Amino acid sequence: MDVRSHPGAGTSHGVLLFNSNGMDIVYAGDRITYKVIGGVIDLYFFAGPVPELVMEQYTELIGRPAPMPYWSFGFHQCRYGYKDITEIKNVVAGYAKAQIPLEVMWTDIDHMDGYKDFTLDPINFPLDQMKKFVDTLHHNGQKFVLILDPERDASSVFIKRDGVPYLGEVWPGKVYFPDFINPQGRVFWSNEIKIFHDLLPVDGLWLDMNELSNFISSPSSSSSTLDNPPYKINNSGSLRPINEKTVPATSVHFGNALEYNVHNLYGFLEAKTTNAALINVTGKRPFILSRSTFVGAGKYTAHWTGDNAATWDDLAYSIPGILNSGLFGIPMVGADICGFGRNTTEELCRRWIQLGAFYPFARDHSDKFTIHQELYIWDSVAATARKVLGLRYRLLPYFYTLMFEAHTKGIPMARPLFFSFPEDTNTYTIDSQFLIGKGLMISPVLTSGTVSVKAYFPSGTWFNLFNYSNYVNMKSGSYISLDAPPDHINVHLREGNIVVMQGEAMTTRAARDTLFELVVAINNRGNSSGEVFLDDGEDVEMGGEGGKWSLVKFHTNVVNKKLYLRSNVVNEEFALSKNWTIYKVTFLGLKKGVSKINAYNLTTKIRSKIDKSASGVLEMRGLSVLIGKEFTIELTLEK
Ligand code: MIG
Repeated sequence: MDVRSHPGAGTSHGVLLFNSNGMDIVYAGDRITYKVIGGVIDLYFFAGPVPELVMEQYTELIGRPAPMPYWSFGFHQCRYGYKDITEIKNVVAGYAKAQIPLEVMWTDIDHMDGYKDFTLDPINFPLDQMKKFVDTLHHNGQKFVLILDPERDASSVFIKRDGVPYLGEVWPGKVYFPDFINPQGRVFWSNEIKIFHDLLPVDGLWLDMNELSNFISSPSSSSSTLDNPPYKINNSGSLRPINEKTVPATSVHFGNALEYNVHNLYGFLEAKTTNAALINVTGKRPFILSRSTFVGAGKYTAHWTGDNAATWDDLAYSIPGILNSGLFGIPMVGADICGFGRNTTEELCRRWIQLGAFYPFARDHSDKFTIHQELYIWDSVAATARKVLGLRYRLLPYFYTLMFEAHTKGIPMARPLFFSFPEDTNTYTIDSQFLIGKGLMISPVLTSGTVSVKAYFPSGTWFNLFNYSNYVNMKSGSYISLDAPPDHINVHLREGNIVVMQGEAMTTRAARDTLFELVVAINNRGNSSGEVFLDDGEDVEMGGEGGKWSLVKFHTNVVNKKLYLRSNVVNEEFALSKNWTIYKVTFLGLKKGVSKINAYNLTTKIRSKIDKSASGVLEMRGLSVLIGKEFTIELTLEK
């Protein structure tokens, strides 16, 4: 995506070379050069002219992002090296005891028998006990996800070389690689998933090593140059041979497709196959996390940024990492919270959960021989986790509504600042802050020993979401220094936005049962808008034909010294069937006092409290407004 200040500030367009061959893309400030070693030249331009429209146009071509289940927006805990079922039970108990929300427990390859997919270690992760464990999680509103590596040791549906299945080496030892281009290969893989899911009802699948990763590099073919093309692409940052530690380029897939041409599609096709298999087996919206992606992968899978390290640099890199993924059409993305490789520290892990709580996908994950980093281990990390995950869970309706926007329009959930402020050229290079949706800004601490953060704020009034009476007011965009004590991350809501929230809870299921509230940050003309998408969170479709969903839009305006907050409801039946109720509305940014409140269609008396502080907070509590029913609240403003 190219965002320019000429001819008009913020003019944006997109470019895609839709080609799966090895390539270098050289960016030189005012141009990009593609150096491609095969395939077709299928070049697209997306006219924009603003970032949102570039995303709409791009995802119209490549596929709109998959809807993610509501639960997947909860907090996830994983680790490579959990040694047995007792240990993972203790982790779940540790979260409960510390009163830190844990939605999903994960296992890495440790649960496998001899590292073979679709198996359980009979000693350390015995099936009967694992079944009980998963049942208990489900009973408590929690979920379980486990890992798959794309290799198998039997069957005829594998990638071939020289006429026989190609033999590589991964965790279990010698392995073949399923060919997802082969319809029979897809049937094979789907059956494996079905058989395993019948044994153990996992809630999602994690697809690792699908680049495709191989522990060995096989000798090049003597009869073909494809294993060693004359132009060396920048493989792994160091011009390594294209056959290094993967399936050789001279291998063949179904229909004689050469690995040379389809290599980069492997993870994409595995995710696509797995997505269809899970829908088939569960009848529900699938959750898949894939390491490898290709153009269009967002239609099938979530993504994590791979093996980072527990370093401050990698904490900072995680922001451009997730923002890029969003631009690629894969909005459900996160980095391993607290760092994967190397030992984390209490301070780093504390700062990382503060940031990670606002990744679209929030998972703590660590490597086998590193120290443990579950959030309850250090008191200060636990305390901050309760605070920031508390806010995340209150914001679940907002995250989920952004998922709907991503699914229908391709616009990322986590966005660079230039998405909302394309006319402010200072925003173009900012990668140490980001927006959730249109107007919620996250300004994390990214360095050690720091208790303030220099953050850029585009013009306008920005309200601190932890403490409404604190705000930032910018005449024009500039940097300011914000306090960021050890337990705090700065989260600000910009004027003009209405955010729908619910209450804190230990699971997303429990959070969904809490009362709703609106935070209405009006601009100086009294205008603001926002919306909330509501459904059961796990239907295969999100907002489809069936109509088992509601979309409620809110806006404010001022007419004759009266401020009106109104709702519009699309498909009221669903929301009404749930009895979902708003109990509180908080206005931010009122410049005048309020002399009178009229609430039409409301049955309850309003207890309101006007905070005369400069941020103009008016809190209306004790409401009982059905969210599915259109309403108007009228505030008479003092002269
Ligand atoms: O060879 O399954 O990126 O998340 O813990 C390493 C073990 C294989 C790489 C993944 C990482 C995972 C690890 N895997």
